[in-house]
Amino acid sequence: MNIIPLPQSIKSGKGHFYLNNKSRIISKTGDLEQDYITSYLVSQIYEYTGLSVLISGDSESDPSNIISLELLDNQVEIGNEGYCLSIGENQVKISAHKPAGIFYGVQTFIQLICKDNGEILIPECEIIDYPRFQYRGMMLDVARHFFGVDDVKRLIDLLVLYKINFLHLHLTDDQGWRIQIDSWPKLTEIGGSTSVGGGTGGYYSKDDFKEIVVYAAKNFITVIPEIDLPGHTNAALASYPELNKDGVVPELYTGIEVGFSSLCVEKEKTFKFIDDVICEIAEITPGSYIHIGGDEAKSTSTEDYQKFIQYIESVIQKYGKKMIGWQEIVKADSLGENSIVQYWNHIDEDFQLSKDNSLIMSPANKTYLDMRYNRKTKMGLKWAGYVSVKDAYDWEPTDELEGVKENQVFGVEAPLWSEMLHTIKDIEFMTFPRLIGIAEIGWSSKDGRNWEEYKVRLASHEEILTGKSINFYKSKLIDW
Ligand code: TNX
Repeated sequence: MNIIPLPQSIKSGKGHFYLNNKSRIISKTGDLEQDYITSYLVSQIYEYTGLSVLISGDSESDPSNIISLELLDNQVEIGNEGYCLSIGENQVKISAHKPAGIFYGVQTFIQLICKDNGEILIPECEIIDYPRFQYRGMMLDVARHFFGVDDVKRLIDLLVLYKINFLHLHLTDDQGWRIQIDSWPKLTEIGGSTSVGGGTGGYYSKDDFKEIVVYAAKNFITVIPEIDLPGHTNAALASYPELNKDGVVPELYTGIEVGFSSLCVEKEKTFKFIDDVICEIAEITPGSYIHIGGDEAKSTSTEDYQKFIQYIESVIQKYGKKMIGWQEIVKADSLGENSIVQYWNHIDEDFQLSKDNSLIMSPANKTYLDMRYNRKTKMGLKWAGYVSVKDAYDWEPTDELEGVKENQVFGVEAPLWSEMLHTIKDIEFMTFPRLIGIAEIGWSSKDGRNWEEYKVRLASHEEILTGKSINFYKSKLIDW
């Protein structure tokens, strides 16, 4: 069986469930989440097989040829995202504690559909499955180049296939401010007007952003907005003279250097700015987390940086959220223990792990999707080295930093920076198939993972990737 991410336990049988035009899905209706999952399953079956299966409320009349979706109280310990999938000759049953689990059971079920001599069949098996880590994320940089709502929705459609549950949006940087802030309208008017290389830029209105959040949530993905502070702020500084030390505005920036900009920490106005921005972002973010960047603040003094991170953490908490920051935030002396640190750089020797904070693991030389696959890849950067499909798969989050324990790791994330990307096809090319490997690291148990075996499973996903018209990189390491 070629399921990715690999489930926690699989028992295979000998028979098959045959899917045909008489197959019915049995699911409680009237519940919004469950109705969505049911219609999702119907549409995916149609897309993969051309079959239109029926939906029905009960299984009383004829309990054969049915796929039942059930929320149960008395499940084995599978948590909020786990599920049980049982495929027998007469019935398929997907059950879970929570709708998210049913949705993931549906994803696994779809991967098991085979076509053989005009028949559509699914092998008999019993699967019990749940994730290793709570956080399995991808980041999209919409600041260096802007990607509209439809592109983000397309990406969400693809992320769910591999049980990714967080989408981190890097909304602001030197080259662009991409989210409407009512109290500071020039951020998008001026700061959103260009991008790397000097394009026209763009930004999300609050309604656009809400549309993304709602679409993601329907698909069991939490959106994490990032406002990168106090560095990476040229777009904001170019929009408002009063944020600059001497009141002189810098030019809009369309290059790809990092580390030259900083908010002016001594100014009262800066604190007002932060409070206003975080307040408005918190209002449109139902999820628990706001990412404040904090990376590469090379133009902020250490003293100012520490003061700033302490302040912003208090603002995030005031608005009822938890703070996530890139690994540099550990330099702030008294980081609260609820704040989460995102590790990214294997080279930074200054990095001292704090024992109290949870970690999101994004080592650049394994998870940065903007790195080239190898020396022949034309797109992307290479400062962290080439990242092959094998490099992205063959690593273990608890081995990246000395002293990290399993329970300190909140999860893994693959960031995609967009200096070199222009279109959704570019996004797909850099993301697939590397993200699939990282998704497995986030979900599956450490012991079950093995590159030689994984690459065979990955090869069999070609049909899914082509079926979804994904512009994926056909790595020569895989025998497609
Ligand atoms: C480092 S990783 C950055 C980004 C760049 C990226 C390019 C991190 C927190 N900052 O500003 O876009 O490298 O790979």
